[in-house]
Amino acid sequence: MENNSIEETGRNLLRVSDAQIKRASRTKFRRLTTSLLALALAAFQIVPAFATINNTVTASGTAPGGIPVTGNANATVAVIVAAPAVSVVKTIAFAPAGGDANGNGKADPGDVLNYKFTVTNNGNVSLNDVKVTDANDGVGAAVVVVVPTVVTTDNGSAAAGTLGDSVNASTTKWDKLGPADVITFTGTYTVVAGDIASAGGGSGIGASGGAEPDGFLDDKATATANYINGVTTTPVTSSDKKSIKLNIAPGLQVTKVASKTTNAAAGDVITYTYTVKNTGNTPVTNINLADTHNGIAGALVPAFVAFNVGNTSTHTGNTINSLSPGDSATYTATYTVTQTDVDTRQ
Ligand SMILES: [Ca+2]
Ligand SMILES: [Ca+2]
Ligand SMILES: [Ca+2]
Repeated sequence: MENNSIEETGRNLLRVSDAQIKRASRTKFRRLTTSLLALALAAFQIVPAFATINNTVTASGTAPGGIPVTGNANATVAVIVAAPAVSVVKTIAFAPAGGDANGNGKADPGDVLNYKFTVTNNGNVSLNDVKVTDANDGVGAAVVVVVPTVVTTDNGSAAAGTLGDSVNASTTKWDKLGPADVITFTGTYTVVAGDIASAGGGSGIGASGGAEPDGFLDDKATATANYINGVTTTPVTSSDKKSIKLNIAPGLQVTKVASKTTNAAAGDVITYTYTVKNTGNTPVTNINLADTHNGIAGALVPAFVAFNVGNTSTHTGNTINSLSPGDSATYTATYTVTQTDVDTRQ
């Protein structure tokens, strides 16, 4: 009996073991397929696992007899879809107290321009590493963009963001900018003579909309920032173009003096001295003098003599290749008075 019972038990155990083995195999297979499915889902998951606010509540108590009882409940709240965005608006103004030295409202050499770059986080997530770069078609010193030390507007409304969420400890960028918050970068540009000489052309920025050179100092500001969600980094950017008119005022003056103006007699040699001067603020090129003498064009040919001391202009023969602002050159021509002049010009 005892042996039979043991044998029966052993058979039962064996039967159970067979069944368990089958179930175990099925379970392992199910677990394996479940794991593979989970991995596949994770790989193609669009919404990060932390894109929800998870909450679990537990109720606990004691039943008669001191038996502890608990109940749990979970609540999951999906957060709004991230929409990172940044914008920059640039303004140009003459620096106060002498920025527009001659008060003409145009950019002259020596005038100082203040640039202001207003950067706004107009998305719904915080932005990191906010930077502004500035490019213009001037030939003066490059603009150094100054990072602000405080926020211009710390929007703390429920819809827009939180007070105090915009922080920075860097001089090259703004570390973190909250939604709807505003910061203002600044920069300065000093107009140089080369800007007038180049007529505001060269870089192809063309912010004024005209073909270069367009007579404008054109400028393009670009703001960049990153939205970092802990898994990926999404860059955002914005740019703004502005222009200011350059004071390009060309001017050319020529004077002529005769060595003798009275009692000209036959055989007298009269020397004419011509002075041509650039009275504007931009170089004038390819200058030639044409003299009409006694009504005959080209009867006298003024010959180039010299530029004034200190000039930077150049010439080839009687043609001035380029006459710099303020520079002047001297020409001369001679004429011998004839008997016919004396006879007919009484
Ligand atoms: Ca001016
Ligand atoms: Ca804020
Ligand atoms: Ca330009």
